[in-house]
Amino acid sequence: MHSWSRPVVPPLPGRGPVPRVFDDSTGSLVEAAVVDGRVGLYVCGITPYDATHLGHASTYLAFDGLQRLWIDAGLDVDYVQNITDVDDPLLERATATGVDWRELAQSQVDLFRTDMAALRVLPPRDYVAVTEAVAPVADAVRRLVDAGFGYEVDTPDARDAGSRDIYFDIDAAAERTEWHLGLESRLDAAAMAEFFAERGGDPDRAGKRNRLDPLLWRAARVGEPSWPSPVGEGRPGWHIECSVIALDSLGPHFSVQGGGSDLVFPHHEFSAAHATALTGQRFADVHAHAGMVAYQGEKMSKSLGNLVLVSALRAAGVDPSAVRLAVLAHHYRDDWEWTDQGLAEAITRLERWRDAVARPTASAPHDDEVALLDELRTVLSSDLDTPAALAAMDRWTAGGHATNGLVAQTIDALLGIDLTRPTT
Ligand code: 5CA
Ligand code: ZN
Repeated sequence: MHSWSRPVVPPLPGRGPVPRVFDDSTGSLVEAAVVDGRVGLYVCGITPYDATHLGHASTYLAFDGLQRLWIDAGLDVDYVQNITDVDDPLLERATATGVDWRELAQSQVDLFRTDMAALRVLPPRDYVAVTEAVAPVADAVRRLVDAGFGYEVDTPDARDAGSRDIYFDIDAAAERTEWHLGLESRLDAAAMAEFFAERGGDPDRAGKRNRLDPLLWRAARVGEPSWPSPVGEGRPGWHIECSVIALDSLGPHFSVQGGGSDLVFPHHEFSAAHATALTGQRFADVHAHAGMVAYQGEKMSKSLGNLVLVSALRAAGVDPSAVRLAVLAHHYRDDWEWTDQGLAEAITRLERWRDAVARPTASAPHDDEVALLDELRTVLSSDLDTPAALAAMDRWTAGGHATNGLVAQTIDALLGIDLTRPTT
């Protein structure tokens, strides 16, 4: 799939430090692995059955911030994102609304791209829909079955008599690979059982070897899309889609696997398990997760319907830079609630910042402009502390200094906010 237009990231004088991020698999702040000056980032993409909400935006803005710091540190970033364009909730929504599932996905992906471009989010190099990766996923499932990591389960409701769903044997993987249950998520058995059941798992499915074994391949059902493959006609399971897309685009071991904290378990735990069973290597070096955005007291989610859509804010005339600033006012790892007041504060702040950089220019960067750049580099490179960065810029703004443009470039490059006034 094509992604979206790339915003210009102005180069800044000097070089920032390599950022450290919180790694959920070790519980510590780390610099992700750099290989030959390159870093690889995979961030789990949308399931396109409803438009981009502030929760999605917040997660993608967090990893956009990480990329901007890597770029400022002189590194090249290979960024990959998937689109889960075949999945149960998408198919259910399409059936419920009488829309073809492909059209529903396409329309929501189009909207997502427009939202991301408006928010000045750096696009992925590879933007891969599951429907584009069915053959490599099926091949990976076949290899897992051949190696004894995948097994068939009786599927009485399969469309074709005798065809069967295929599951991943987590106990076999734990015995025979470097992966073990909890390697990435560090959760206890009770939390795993709860999240597995809540987040798409099927602990009570008859015939599974372990209640937590995840689905690798779903045999064709009547009325569902399916593809012929060496493992029978069907469609990919959820976790294997991200393993295969990441491995194909980034290789067996890459720097950061990212997404929202709702993906820590089972999704990222099992994507890593599948990948390690396929390659014999540790999957991502670092697992980083953004906190959940709530609205009206509950996690903002398509299934609950308590959504604030980026596209609706845009349609109401809200400057996307203000939306971005409202999100960046929160630390990316915190859970927080979207409010009208937070947006109003961001709009005021954006105005103040724009006024400040529009002051008469000076010929060379002032010491205080360089000091601000240094401060932003310091606070952002320590686990992306955007609230501290915003406070630093607020202080500079309140100081009433002249500027030769370095501050605007700093805010643009590191925070992705364009302080030139939009022409309306
Ligand atoms: N397609 C899968 C990932 S492979 C998926 O989770 N899709 S999604 O559309 O539900 O979410 C897209 C991204 O937004 C994921 O990284 C998810 O963790 C994140 N996300 C979803 N809801 C929220 C929320 N309320 N706050 C923050 N991030 C969220
Ligand atoms: Zn994913």
